[in-house]
Amino acid sequence: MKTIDLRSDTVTLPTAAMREAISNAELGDDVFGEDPTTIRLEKMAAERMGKEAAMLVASGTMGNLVCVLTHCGRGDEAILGDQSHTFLYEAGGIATLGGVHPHTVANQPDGTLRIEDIEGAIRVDNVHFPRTRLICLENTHNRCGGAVLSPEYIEQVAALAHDRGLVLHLDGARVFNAAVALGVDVKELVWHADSVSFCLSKGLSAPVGSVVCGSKEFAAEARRIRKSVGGGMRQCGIIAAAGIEALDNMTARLADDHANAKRLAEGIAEIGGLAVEPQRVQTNIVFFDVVGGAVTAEQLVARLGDSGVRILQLGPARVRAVTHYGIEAEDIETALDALGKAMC
Ligand code: TLP
Repeated sequence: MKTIDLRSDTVTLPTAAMREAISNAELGDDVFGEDPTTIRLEKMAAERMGKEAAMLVASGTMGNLVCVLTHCGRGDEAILGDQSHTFLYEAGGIATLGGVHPHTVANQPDGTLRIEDIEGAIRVDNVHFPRTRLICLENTHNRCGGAVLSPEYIEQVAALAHDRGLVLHLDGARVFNAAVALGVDVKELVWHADSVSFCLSKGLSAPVGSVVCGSKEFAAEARRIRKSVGGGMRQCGIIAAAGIEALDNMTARLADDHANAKRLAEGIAEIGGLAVEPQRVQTNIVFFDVVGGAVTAEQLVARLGDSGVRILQLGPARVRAVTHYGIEAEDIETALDALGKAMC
């Protein structure tokens, strides 16, 4: 029986082409700047994002950490969403390792931060306050159900940031999902941001790695910060080779994941005891609630697990299913069947 693992798109395994690219990768010592495959990935990533420079990092968490620490010094403040991955799920790294003070603003259900809330969070120059230095956005927004931020909204936040002498960082872990959902070139989503971090190891299916992009000056400083957090990697062309394959061949197919997520949400809406808003599913993430009290979220996750379908519990009644490479349309029907039975 095939396990239908919908816990996350991080569970994706490398494609056959990636495995081949990994085994044939030309390698060198990247801390000496001599790994040709890593250099090739970084050039390619910078070009795709429309930025001057890029740098491979070990993970999305490291990407955000390195970007925040590059922009901010100790005692500086970063404005970010109260549902953002950086605030909730990155072990407080910006504070513990960088001394950066997180100032949260409520995420709206569509993943945005209200412009007036951001304005209200920017500090005036006063000895009592930390210095506001950075605004962070997340696109797509994980906790907001894979919600997509529009190029217009990002431009508006960037204009506010730049007007007030601040910088904008974009956690674009799933920015290619956003670009595919909107039918725009990914450049349009990152154009106005001073830095962006995107993941190779989620929907793009590479086994490891994320890339941070920005200006040449940004990337040079980010390289020093990456070293300081232990992220100077040696023959990382092994990782980059799969990343090149991911950028070349794995972005357009994200549309299939979005269609599967939509179908999953529509099917869930038909099952008693489950509450979902299919119209809010824009990309590959489906959040839904177990309601009514007949079955708990824990029971649902356990029963599904027994029938080979895995989902993630992310709140007392809240669960998440994520579609990705390796999950086919018929797997969604199997999962819906299992969900229906688990709720009886
Ligand atoms: N998200 C993971 C978990 O950590 C929750 C997931 O399964 O969705 N930014 C965003 C928006 C993310 O969703 C994630 C991972 C990261 C950053 C961190 O990436 P990694 O896991 O590579 O450190």
